[in-house]
Amino acid sequence: MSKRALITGVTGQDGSYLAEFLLDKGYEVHGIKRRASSFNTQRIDHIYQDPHETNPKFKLHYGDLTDTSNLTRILQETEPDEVYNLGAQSHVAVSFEAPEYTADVDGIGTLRLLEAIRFLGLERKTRFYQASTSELYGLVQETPQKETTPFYPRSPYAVAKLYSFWITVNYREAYGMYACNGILFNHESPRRGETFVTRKITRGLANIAQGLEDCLYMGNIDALRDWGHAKDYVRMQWMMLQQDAPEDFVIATGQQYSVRQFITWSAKELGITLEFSGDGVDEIATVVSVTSDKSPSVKPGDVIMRIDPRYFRPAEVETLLGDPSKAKAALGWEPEITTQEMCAEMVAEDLKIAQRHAFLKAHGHDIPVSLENG
Ligand code: NDP
Ligand code: GDR
Repeated sequence: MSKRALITGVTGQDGSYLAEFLLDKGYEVHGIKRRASSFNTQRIDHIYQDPHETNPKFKLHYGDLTDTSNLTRILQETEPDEVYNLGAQSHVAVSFEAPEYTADVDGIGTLRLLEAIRFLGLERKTRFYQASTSELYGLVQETPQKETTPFYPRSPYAVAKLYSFWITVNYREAYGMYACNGILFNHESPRRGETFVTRKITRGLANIAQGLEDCLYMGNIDALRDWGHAKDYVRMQWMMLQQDAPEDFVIATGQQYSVRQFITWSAKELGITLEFSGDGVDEIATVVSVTSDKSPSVKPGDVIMRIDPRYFRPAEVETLLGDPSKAKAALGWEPEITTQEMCAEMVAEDLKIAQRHAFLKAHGHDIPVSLENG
C-alpha cells in the first residue's frame, strides 16, 4: 500500500515541488486547491492526472483553509498518513493590507486542520507538517537564528504564523500528535510568485533586457536574507515527517546576501554590469556595460532600477540568517543548490519567457506585461 499525503497550498511554489517529490516516492498525493475565476494550477499542470484514468495517484480537491467543514470532509475522505500545511496568504507586505484574512488563513487555518485530525480520531495515524517561517524571528534577537532563538514577529503574517507555530507544538504536547514545524528561511525558484523580491528582480530584469519594461522599482534593497532553493527545502519537509519522534527544525543555507547583491547577480547573468549610486529613496542603478546578446534593449547609461517607497513596509525585517546545524546533524540535510546557482536558474527561465514575449510582440501580437508588482 502506498502512503497517502494531503497538501494544502498544492498550487503554490512549495506545494508543486513537494507534490512532484512525493509522487516520485510512490505516494498517493491529494492536494487542496482554491476555486478561482481563472486557472490557478499552472505550477502543477505538468503532473496533473486525468481523474478518468484508472487509479490516479494525484488528486485535487476544492477547498479553503477558512472552511472547517470542507477541511474535515477532505480529511475524512482521504485519511492521509501525512498532512503538509503549506497553504497561506504568504506575502508579508500584503498581510499589512489584509491582516484579518491573513490571521484567519495563516493562524486559525492551522488550528482547523489540527482539530479536524483530532475530531476524526486520526491523531495516531496522521503526521502533520506546519510551514513555519524565519519571519517569526523578525526583529532578530540573536545571529544566526536557530531553533532556540526567541521570536519577535514584525508583521500580521508573522504574528499569524506564530500562532500556528505554537498551536502545532501544543497539539504535539497535549495530544501526542506527530506534529512538527519546519522553520524555513526564504526559498525561491523559477516557480516563485512574481511579487516576491527575487522573482520580481529576475523577471523584471529579463523583461528590461528584452525591451518589455524600462525600469525595476524596488523597496528596501539593503534587506539581508538567507535564500535557498525550494527543491532542497521540500525534501527536508518530507524528511521531518520520517523521524521516530516529531521535532522542529530550522532550514536555511547559513549564507546571507542583500537584495542589492541579488540585483547585481541577476544583471550579470544577462551580461549587464551595474553601478549603484545615490542614497535611500534616491538610489539608482545605472548600466555601465552590456556584454551579452541576451540584453539587446539595454545600453550603457540606462537607469534600470529606482527606489519606490511604495514597496517599503510599515515594519521591516532587516536581516535574517539561519543556522541549519541541527538539521544537518540530526537528519543529514544540507542544501545542494547555492543562492547564486539558484539566481542563474531563475534568470535563465525568466529570460526564456521574456524572449518568447518579445518575439510575439515583434510579430504584431501584443502580450501585456502584468502590472502587478509586489
Ligand atoms: P505560495 O504563496 O507560492 O503558495 C501559497 C499556497 O497557499 C497557494 O497554493 C495558495 O493558493 C494557497 N492558499 C492561499 N490562501 C489559501 C486559503 N485561504 N486556503 C487554502 N489555500 C490557500 O507560498 P510558498 O509555496 O512559497 O510557501 C508555502 C508555505 O510556506 C506558505 O505557508 C508560506 O507562508 C510558508 N513559507 C514560505 C517560505 C518561502 O520562502 N517560500 C519560507 C517560510 C515559510 P493559490 O495558488 O490559489 O493562491
Ligand atoms: P519576505 O520575502 O518578506 O522575506 O517573505 P520578499 O521576497 O517579499 O521580501 C524579502 C525582502 O526584500 C525586500 N524588498 C522587496 N520585497 C518585495 N516583495 N518587493 C520589493 O519591491 C522589494 N524591495 C525590497 C523586502 O522588504 C524584504 O525585506 C518571504 C515569504 O515567502 C514568506 O511567506 C516567508 O515566510 C518568508 O519569505 C521567509
